[in-house]
Amino acid sequence: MLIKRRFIPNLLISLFSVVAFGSASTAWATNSITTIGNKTRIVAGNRTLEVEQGIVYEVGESRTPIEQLYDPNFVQNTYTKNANIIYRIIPNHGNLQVKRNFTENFDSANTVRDLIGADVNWTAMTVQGEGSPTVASYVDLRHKILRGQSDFLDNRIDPSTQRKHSGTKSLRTFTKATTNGLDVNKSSLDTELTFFARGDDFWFSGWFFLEQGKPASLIDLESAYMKEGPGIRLMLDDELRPSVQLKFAYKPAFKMPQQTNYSLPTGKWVHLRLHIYLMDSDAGRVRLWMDNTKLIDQAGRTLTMFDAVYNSLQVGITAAPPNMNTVLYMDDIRVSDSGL
Ligand SMILES: [Ca+2]
Repeated sequence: MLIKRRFIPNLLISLFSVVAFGSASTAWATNSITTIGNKTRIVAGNRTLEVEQGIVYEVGESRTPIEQLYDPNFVQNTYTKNANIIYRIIPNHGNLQVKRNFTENFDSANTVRDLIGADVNWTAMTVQGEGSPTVASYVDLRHKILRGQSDFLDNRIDPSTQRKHSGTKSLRTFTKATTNGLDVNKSSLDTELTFFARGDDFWFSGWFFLEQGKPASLIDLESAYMKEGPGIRLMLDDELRPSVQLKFAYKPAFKMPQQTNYSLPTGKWVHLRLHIYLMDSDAGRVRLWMDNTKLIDQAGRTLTMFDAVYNSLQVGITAAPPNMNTVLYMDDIRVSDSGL
């Protein structure tokens, strides 16, 4: 039976790569991100920047605006609260309750189209690859796939009976090797009905089966209304060792202790559980467990800016190298604001 789904228009798309300012992380002891009143001050290397009301200022002998990072009225204009429930206002559509608690087992989906829409768990997908290398091209491809006007070009997201952690299906995500100068490969399932802010607990639990390749990040929680989508993400290094990174400014990282050296194994189901307490100071905290072994437990800043809302969650191959195939299955995804 063909079910016509209501698609959510005009949700923002985030980009990969670095934040608008700041480059790769440095080990300089002076690096810091500090909330000062209604400003966020960033010291990165020899630069001092401040963000206030969405504007980034370079601070030196004078204070010079250098760019607009986000619309300071976005949150106020996009969300409404009723009886402590937060709703996202979707123009020409209505209000949709944000999703801070949900479970996804992929069992009833026949195609990715069954997973995306106003009445299911996800609102979008990001399939960036050789055939859709730019934001405009992957947004266009997404629309065509969701309308049934196109199949995937190279990278794919498919419910699959090949592997499952539970039930009958999991979700297979695939990115294809290319030598065509692509910056990053992506095949992720996304929701922009997420809403996590200062003082909130973000809990994530999911089963992953890495069949092939080296995904660079698996879970990406970010502010999609800001340029380049700053936020916090679960990353894997070249040897598939996990870390969590605040994707902002000098990119502070949450890592395994020196004596701990775990990698995500290939060829088996692995359970990842993540807790992030969101705070714009060192009172934030990140904990990561793999198969119930706690790998990371570190305090630190977990929120980019004091008033930031992480309104987008991407899961799957949220980044992978362009020069190799990556095949990642996932199943039994759970998100919660109160514990998992
Ligand atoms: Ca399943």
